[in-house]
Amino acid sequence: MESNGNDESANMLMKTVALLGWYSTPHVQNGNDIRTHLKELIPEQQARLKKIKSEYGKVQLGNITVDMVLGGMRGMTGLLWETSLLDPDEGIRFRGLSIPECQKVLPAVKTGGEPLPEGLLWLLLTGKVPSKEQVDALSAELRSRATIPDHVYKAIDALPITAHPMTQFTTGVMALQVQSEFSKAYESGIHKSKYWEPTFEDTLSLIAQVPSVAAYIYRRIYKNGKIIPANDSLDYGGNFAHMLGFDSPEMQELMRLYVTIHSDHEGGNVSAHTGHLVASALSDPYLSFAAALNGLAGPLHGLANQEVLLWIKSVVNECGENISKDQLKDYVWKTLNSGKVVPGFGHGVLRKTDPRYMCQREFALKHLPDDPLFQLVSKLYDVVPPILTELGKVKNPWPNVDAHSGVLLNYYGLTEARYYTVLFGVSRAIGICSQLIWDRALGLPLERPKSVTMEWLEKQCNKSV
Ligand code: AMX
Repeated sequence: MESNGNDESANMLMKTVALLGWYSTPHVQNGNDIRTHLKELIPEQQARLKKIKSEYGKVQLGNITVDMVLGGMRGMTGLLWETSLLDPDEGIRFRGLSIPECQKVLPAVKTGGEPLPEGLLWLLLTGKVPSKEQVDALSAELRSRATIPDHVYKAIDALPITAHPMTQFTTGVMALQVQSEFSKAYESGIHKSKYWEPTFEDTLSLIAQVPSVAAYIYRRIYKNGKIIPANDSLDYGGNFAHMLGFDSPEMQELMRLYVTIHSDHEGGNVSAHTGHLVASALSDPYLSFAAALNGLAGPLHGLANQEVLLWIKSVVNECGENISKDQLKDYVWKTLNSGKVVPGFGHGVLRKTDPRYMCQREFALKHLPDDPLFQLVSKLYDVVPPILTELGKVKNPWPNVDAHSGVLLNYYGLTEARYYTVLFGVSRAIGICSQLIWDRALGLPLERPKSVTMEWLEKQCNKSV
C-alpha cells in the first residue's frame, strides 16, 4: 500500500491540526501494535476524566426544557463520546478532523485515493493519524481475526431467504456473540480495571468479521449462494467489495470512502446511542452492536439509504429519467401529501448540507457525472429544500448522507436497495466499537436517565408559573 501522507498539503494540514491542539494527548511512541498505543493512552485519559469530574463536576451545561423532554431529547447534552463530534453547520469531525481533512491525511491505497477505513479506525481509537506501516499492521491484525465460525452461517441459513438483510445481519452478529471474550472474562471474575482488554479483543474481532457476514448475506440472497472467499492481499474496504462480488478499482475506492464516512456520527444518533447504552449494562460488544443494528434498521435512521433509492426508482418509473424540475416538485408534494417523509433530507442535529453528502457528490462528479440517477439526485438538491422549507416545520431542509449513497452503489452494479443498510451497519461497527473500548477504559457508568409522567410534568409546570 502507498501512503498519501507525504503529500505537502497534508503535512501543512497536520501541522495546523497540531497547532490548534486537536490532539490533546501527548505524542506516543512509534510502533505498529495498536494495543501498545492504547495501553499508553488509557491512563492519561483516565486522569483527564478524573480531573474534569473533580474540578468541573458541578458546572451546568444547559437547562432542560419540557420541549426537550417531549422532543426526543434534541439539544440536550447528556453523553460522553470521544471518537467524533458533530457540528450542526460543519458536520462531523473524527477526532478533530473533517471528512476532507481525513481524505488528505489518512493513508490510501494510491496517492490521492480515498482513505483506508483501517486508518480511520486507528484515528478513532488513538486520536492520532497513523502511518502507512501502522495501517498495514492493523489491516493484517483484522485479517488474522476474520474467520467466521460455521454456526454463524447456519444461524443465518435458518432464516428464510426473504428475511430482510438487516434481520439476517443482526442474526449473524448475535451468532458471533458466543465467542465473546468479554462475557467469558466477566464470568471468570475479571477486575473492572481490565474490562477494556476483552472489550478490545471482541471489538477488533467483530470489526474484522462483519464484512464476511455481510457479504455472505448478499451472496446468499442475490447471487444464488455463490460465496466469494476473502482476498488476503486486499485492504479492509477493497476486500469487502471483492467478497460482495465487485472487483473494479473504482468500486473498491467507493467502498473505502463509504465505510469511512458512515463509521461514526457522534454518540446521540439511534445506533451509536443504543450500542453505548446496552454496553453500559456490561453487555458484551456483540450484544451491544446487535442492538445498535436494530436501531440502524429503522427508516428514519439507517434504512433511509434503502428508502432513497427505492423512492428515486419510483420517480423514474412514474415520470422517466429526464423528469423536469416542475414534475419533480409535484412528485415531492405527492409524497408529502400522502403523509410520508422525503427520504434522505433533514437531520436531528445538522442544519446544513451533510459533508458526507458533499463528498459523495464529489465522487460522482469525478467518476459518473453523466449517470442519469446522479443527475436526478442533483435535481433533487435544487427542488426539495425549498419545499421542505415551505412546510414551515422542518428544521433542516438539506440532504443527508443517505440522499446520495444509493445512486453510487447502483451505478457500480450493487442495485439491491434492501441490502444497503447492511453496508451502513458494517461501517458503523468501526465507530461504535471504538467508543465501546473507551467506554470501558474510562469506566463509564450504567446509563440511567430519569423519566417522568405527564402528570408529573403538569404538576411541576403549574408550580413554576
Ligand atoms: N420530509 C418530510 N418531513 C420532514 C422531513 C422530511 N425529510 N424532515 C423532517 N420532517 C418533519 C418531521 O417529520 C416533523 O414533522 P411532525 O412535527 O409532523 O412530526 C417536523 O418536520 C420536524 O422535524 P425535525 O425537527 O426537522 O426533524 P427530526 O429531528 O425530528 O427528525 C429526521 C430528523 C432525520 C428523522 C427527519 O428529518 C426525517 O424523517 N428525514 C427523512 C428520513 C431520513 O432521511 N433519515 C436519515 C437521517 C440520517 C441518518 O440517520 N442516516
